[in-house]
Amino acid sequence: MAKGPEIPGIRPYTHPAGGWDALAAVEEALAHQKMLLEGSEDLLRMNQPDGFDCPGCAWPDPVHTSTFEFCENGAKAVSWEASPKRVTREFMAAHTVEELLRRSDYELEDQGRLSEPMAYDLGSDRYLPISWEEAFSRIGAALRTISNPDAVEFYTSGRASNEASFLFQLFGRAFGTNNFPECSNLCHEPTSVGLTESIGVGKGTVTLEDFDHCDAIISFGHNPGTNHPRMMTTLRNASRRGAAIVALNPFRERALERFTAPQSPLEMATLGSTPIASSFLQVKIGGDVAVIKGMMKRILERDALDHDFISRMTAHFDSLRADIESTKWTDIVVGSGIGRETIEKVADIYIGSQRVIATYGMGICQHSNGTANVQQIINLLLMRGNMGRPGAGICPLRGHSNVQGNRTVGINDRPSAALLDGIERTFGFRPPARPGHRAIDAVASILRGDCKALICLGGNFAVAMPDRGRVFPAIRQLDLVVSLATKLNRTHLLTAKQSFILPVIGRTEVDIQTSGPQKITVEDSMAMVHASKGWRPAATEMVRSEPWIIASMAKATLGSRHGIAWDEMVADYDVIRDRIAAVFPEFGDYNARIRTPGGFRLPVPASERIFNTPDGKAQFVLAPGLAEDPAATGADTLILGSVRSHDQYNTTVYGLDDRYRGVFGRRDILFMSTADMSARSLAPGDLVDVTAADDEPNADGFRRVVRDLTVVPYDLPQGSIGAYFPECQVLFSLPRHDPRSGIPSFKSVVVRVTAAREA
Ligand SMILES: Nc1nc2c(c(=O)[nH]1)N[C@H]1C(S)=C(S)[C@@H](COP(=O)(O)OP(=O)(O)OC[C@H]3O[C@@H](n4cnc5c(=O)[nH]c(N)nc54)[C@H](O)[C@@H]3O)O[C@H]1N2
Ligand SMILES: Nc1nc2c(c(=O)[nH]1)N[C@H]1C(S)=C(S)[C@@H](COP(=O)(O)OP(=O)(O)OC[C@H]3O[C@@H](n4cnc5c(=O)[nH]c(N)nc54)[C@H](O)[C@@H]3O)O[C@H]1N2
Ligand SMILES: [Mo]
Repeated sequence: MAKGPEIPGIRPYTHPAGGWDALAAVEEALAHQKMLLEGSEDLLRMNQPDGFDCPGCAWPDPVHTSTFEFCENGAKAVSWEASPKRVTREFMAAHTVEELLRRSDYELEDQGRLSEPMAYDLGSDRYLPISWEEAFSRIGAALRTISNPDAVEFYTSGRASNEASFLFQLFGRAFGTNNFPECSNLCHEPTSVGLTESIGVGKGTVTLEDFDHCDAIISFGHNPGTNHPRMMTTLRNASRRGAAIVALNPFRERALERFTAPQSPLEMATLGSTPIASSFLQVKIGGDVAVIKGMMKRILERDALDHDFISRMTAHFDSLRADIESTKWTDIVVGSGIGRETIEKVADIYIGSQRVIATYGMGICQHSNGTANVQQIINLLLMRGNMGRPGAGICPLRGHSNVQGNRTVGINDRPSAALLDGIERTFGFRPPARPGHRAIDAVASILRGDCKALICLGGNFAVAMPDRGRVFPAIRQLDLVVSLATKLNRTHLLTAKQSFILPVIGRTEVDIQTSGPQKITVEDSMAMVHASKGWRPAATEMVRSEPWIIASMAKATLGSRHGIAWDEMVADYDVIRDRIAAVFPEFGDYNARIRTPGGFRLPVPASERIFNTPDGKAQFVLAPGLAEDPAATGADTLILGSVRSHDQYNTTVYGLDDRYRGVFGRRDILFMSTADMSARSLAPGDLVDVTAADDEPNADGFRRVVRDLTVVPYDLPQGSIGAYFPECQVLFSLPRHDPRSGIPSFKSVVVRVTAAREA
């Protein structure tokens, strides 16, 4: 925590997470969007059986209750979407794109909702209104001139519904490609890859009920008070029941320490709070494998294995044993930054608990060994049979509210034979089988100049990706960029030969098609599929639903190719869902099953100890060594992890505070331990430049350097520093990713920190 008052905007925050400050923050968010009265009514409909699914995160809702779950950041997500502010044609006519590009990400989105379709006009350097018909006809014509279907990228951001995602992949596949880069390639791809190899399914195995039965929770690298706030109710209940909660995180995130439930009248009235983590390990960035191997070593030393489970249901335990036995404690301690006794104590808590859940987020995934990280957590669980029984299992904290569902309904660059068969059976054509592009492959294709067109179903492609210094100019070389969006962002302003902004209706709004108001469906982190229905009037008369826009683009591009009945599906989303069920048998009776409150759970075989791996067993998969990046231990280098503030949603910045970390009104800071500061003779508040250590000066005209960050002393392990994403995005390069999953290592880049302007 910051020491003194001398840095403007830096004030230690001493309260628990949640509490009255969270209520005040909601009020402020609503006031900022000028929707105080109306807004509070909207929030009451969030995550209710007949309401809408909160677009904030993918944490599930209790199925059998309909109590309103207060969530500060859910409220921000909703008020941001429901804002009465509008990007009007007058606004767009008044500013050139060049002028708009000078605005911050925050200012761009804060203009409000996009209100009508727009096309870029090169002559005036402005976006001008265009009719929907004209937009589709130009988009269709542009796509038809591209002879190689793999020169088009179909990007999905995880807010899109199952219905929109399904139509989008159908469009892409009918067009002839499997290029489906997706935001989950930037977030939980190590989960999809690692869990599939280890336990035969790329999804978490626990349900919300399991949290009522576990004796211990081990939380690796996620910040629930900010990113999954409804999880705080679950963690609080577990803590109050006496379950042990062990947190591993370089940052002492406040919500992992103490939480005041805004729904608890007693805690609110007495200013009380509930402790969350019973043990907190401030692991070095990238040090998780070392801690896990230390814990596994202790389990072996105490012979605390579930021998029966291991021998009957798992494979390759002997190689894991050999690996762990040959790992030295001294290396574990150096690799993790945590003392042996502490690791042993935490391992003993684990051993003493009958039922254990491991939860994890970006602190585990966004590393160049992200898949190995995930698989070591699985190994730890498998050693004691903590898989597929009540109160035990693995719980990845997904990102966007439907990022898991997107993948389930076919947004997948590597289609399985079953998916191809399903599409052929249902739509009468065989889509291509050759692998398409994940996010980093799409970026590489854009950089090589192979890509001609980028179609974005939501998101902020250019800003979310690594290598922005190269990506920004490369996007401007494309023939076509189409963005389906709610709000204006920087990707829209990187205009190509032809660029279109197509405004969509949001999750909270009524979607009326010819058969009447429609619902959409989403899948949460725990494989529960349920319906969501908006009720607010659409933002303007001109905005349209994502399924309608996708189908219209498909028709304009494909004509009658493959005879797909686009209109029939868009007229009534029940028909889309019937088609989904026809392609994916696990969605059988889809329309009936979403009518039950809470929806239904898709099968997760590993949660019943059915492991769909080649030999039918859960696999112990080795991760040789300990260090993520053995080359990165130079004396003058540090490891920087990019973090989200409390007031942002990915590239959407709602405000400039990061309350729990004691930062107010600014984002241009670098969190650093006092030890690292004194090693560099830096004082609190000094201005520094941060340069990627693998930067090759002048190689192609740009440097990976972020200038003029203010150093804020912070309780962090020595060698680990932090800065905000997307401000520090320029530091991340395409080659630095996990080779197995392709995830960029956004939580770990090797940097040098120097006094400003020395670099
Ligand atoms: N309000 C809000 N909600 C969100 C989002 C948002 O931006 N705002 N984003 C959504 C999305 S898309 C996602 S993917 C999720 C992200 O949710 P989280 O997974 O919580 O994401 P981050 O905040 O990026 O990072 C999580 C934590 O990782 C820690 N960390 C960094 N490096 C390491 C490491 O090496 N080891 C360990 N153990 N920890 C480390 C950081 O200190 C931080 O506390 O949240 C979703 N929900
Ligand atoms: N350095 C660094 N980079 C990262 C990360 C990190 O931790 N560090 N995290 C990564 C992660 S986990 C993710 S998921 C990605 C996020 O990458 P994306 O998903 O591409 O980005 P978002 O910021 O979530 O997208 C915001 C935009 O989505 C649009 N939008 C919002 N709601 C809707 C809707 O309902 N429909 C449509 N069509 N559009 C909508 C708005 O126009 C808004 O501007 O970023 C990744 N990049
Ligand atoms: Mo994410």
